[in-house]
Amino acid sequence: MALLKILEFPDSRLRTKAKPVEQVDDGIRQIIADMLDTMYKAPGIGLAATQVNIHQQIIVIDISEAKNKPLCLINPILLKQEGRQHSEEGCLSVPDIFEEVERAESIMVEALNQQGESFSLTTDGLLAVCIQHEMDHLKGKLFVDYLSSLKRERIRKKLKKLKKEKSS
Ligand code: GNR
Ligand code: NI
Repeated sequence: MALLKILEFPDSRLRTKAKPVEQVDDGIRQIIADMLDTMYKAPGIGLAATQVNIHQQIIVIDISEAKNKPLCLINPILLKQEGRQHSEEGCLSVPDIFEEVERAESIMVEALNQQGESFSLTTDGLLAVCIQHEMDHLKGKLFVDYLSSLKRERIRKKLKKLKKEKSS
């Protein structure tokens, strides 16, 4: 069990674009195991490698109540998106902030699993939101980027204040 440090907005490393994984080997499987530990501990329903300062295209997700259905997507590609949905999003890299974001309602993605096998997934609702949120991280994008610059600036100041309070 290894817990990784989660980067927080406005850390510029969160803006790094992740590179595709070339070979799904034991090193990658170790990163996935550590990311799952980190996600469950946080707790969160998803985590992108970018958030733990690993700039490879790796995502872990578990939206199950019992936290026993881990899903891993390596080198994900969005094949289809349809419709619109609005929901409150949060992010482990933007702690304690929740704001409404618009996303596609249903998506089809293709990715590799932890065995390096290709699979495709068609889904909607929360899982679709989560996959889109995580795929944004791999591109260096955060959910606060969909908000007005005024709101984003307020969030930045609030997080700065919270951090100062915690350290004193
Ligand atoms: O734990 C998380 N919850 C969440 C809620 C609504 C929409 C997206 C998410 S993902 C987030 C974990 C996280 O920051 N993943 O990148
Ligand atoms: Ni996030």
